[in-house]
Amino acid sequence: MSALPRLCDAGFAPRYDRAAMTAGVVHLGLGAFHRAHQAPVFDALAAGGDLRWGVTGVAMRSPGVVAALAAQDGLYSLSQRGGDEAAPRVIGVLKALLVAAQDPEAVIAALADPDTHLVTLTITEKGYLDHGPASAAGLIARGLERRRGLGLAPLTILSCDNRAHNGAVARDAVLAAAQGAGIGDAGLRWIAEQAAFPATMVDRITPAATPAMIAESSALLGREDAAAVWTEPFWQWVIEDRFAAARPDFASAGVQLVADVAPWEAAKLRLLNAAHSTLAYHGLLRGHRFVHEAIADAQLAALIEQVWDEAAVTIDAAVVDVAAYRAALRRRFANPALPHALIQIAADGSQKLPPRLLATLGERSDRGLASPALAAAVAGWVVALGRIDGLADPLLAELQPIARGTESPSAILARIAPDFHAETEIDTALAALRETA
Ligand code: CS2
Repeated sequence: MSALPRLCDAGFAPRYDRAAMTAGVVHLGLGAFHRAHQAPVFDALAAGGDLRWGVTGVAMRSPGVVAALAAQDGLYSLSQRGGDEAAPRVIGVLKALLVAAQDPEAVIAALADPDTHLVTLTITEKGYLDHGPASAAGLIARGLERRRGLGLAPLTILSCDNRAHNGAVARDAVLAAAQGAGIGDAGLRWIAEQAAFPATMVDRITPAATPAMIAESSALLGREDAAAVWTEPFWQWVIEDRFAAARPDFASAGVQLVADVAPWEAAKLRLLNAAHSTLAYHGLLRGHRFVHEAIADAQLAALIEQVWDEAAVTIDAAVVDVAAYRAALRRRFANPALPHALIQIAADGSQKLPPRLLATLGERSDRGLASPALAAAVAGWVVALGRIDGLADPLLAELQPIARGTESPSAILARIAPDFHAETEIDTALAALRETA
């Protein structure tokens, strides 16, 4: 089969002038999520005639995705699965492709390009822990410092990762990296005062692409697409309305611009992501492989409803209709057309649990409320650490003793969620789960 650029011959090509498009965006973290979530927005803007928002796509480490996309001239197809199926849509916004670990200077140059106005980040929760010169934060710090030296406008940095207060987290990481890189006071002040780090809430369930997905998309296209992505029909992006300089007409592409993202962020993390993590650990322990299988297990479905009942009281009902949100999640999780592997969601629990489960537990315990379902969810993580092979985590070495059951998880919970103080509830849930699971 011929590769994707030939789609132009077949009439699938994006209907805008890719050659005339400039790269107004540098995106760090070129995984499936970016290709399913932010890239279609820039694609819609280009289709609407604004060609300033092409993307320089940067993979932090892995050259594989960049090689696959480069062989296709940056084109790839995005397929919506479940509900309103549509033909794969070819996205053409990736103008340039880089691997940060191989060519950090090229990334800094892209960040310091006069055409660049926005940086979007999907570097996962743990991506903000690293403040070294080659990290995302390090590259952004050096890019901003170069812009200042060149007399260019600052940038808006949009974190699109599932961290609480992701804008502030990104800002802290960039400032720490700038300090580590020896950037002086004037440069630090310029970053702190001129660059913008709005909070954002991103949502679209997008599993890592599998060979089967790639084969099926390629067959539908009649052309090989080694970078094909499958995603769900649902899509949401809420951005705090605070930009440093030029910005696209995001609202025209369906993005919600709001004064305060916090209520959206809480609903997303504490309802969707909390349920995902609960299903991942308990589902794997009960022998399931995919989200749609786990949610069809009556025992797990009941646990998820209890997790949602417990989380609901911490969500601002004036902004988010929790009942409607829950109803939508039940449908989205049950989607059989989009196999979403539990083992992928189960990765990096030490980074994911604090905003998804531990913050809610802490808030409830402050109000004198017990949280048996949330505690059971956390206990699922601890038991899964000991029983499920292949769970990735940046703190894996420290987690070994609790995985083996030789240590209570209290110390690690206190470390990953300093405000957390519901250890007794976790110990009780853990003892109960160890007896039954
Ligand atoms: C998932 C998320 O992998 C995970 O941890 O919970 O990636 C989830 O699919 C997205 O946040 C949905 O928007």
